Amino acid sequence: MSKIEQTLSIIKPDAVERNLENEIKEIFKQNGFSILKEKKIQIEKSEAEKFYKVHETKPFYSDLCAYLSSGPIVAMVLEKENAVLANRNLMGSTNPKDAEDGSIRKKYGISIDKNSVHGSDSVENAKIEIDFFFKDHL
Ligand code: IDP
Ligand code: MG
Repeated sequence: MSKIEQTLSIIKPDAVERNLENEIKEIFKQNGFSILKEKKIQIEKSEAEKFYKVHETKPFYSDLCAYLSSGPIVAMVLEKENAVLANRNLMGSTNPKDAEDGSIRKKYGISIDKNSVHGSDSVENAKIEIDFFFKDHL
């Protein structure tokens, strides 16, 4: 069953820094996503820690949060049929080295930490992450 979903996408600091914002947005549009909302912001490390709380026990947690808060990012709400999975597929594997040909991380990712984009991993987390950036704070 396919259904219209929304998912949260982030263009991470490494990609914003390389001026890839418009190119990446174009890829989403070409792949049938509508960009319903977007904002370019820089977040505090404490906010990144909240966003990535699910990873708090991982050895890379502190570096990850420092990185996400190191420069401007673009947070977007993307919509299309089965948007969560479609965006995960379009992004490619977490490590750009393993990412599929044609995926955003394969094309633009520098390393496992500087992998250019974030995408929600479930419909439930998409709701939480969309609220995080577009509800009351930030
Ligand atoms: P995802 O972004 O593909 O969903 P997650 O496992 O949720 O991957 O990890 C969140 C982010 O943490 C990744 O996008 C990546 O930037 C970073 N990360 C994941 N695993 C590692 C690692 O082993 N070393 C360093 N950074 C990592
Ligand atoms: Mg994840």
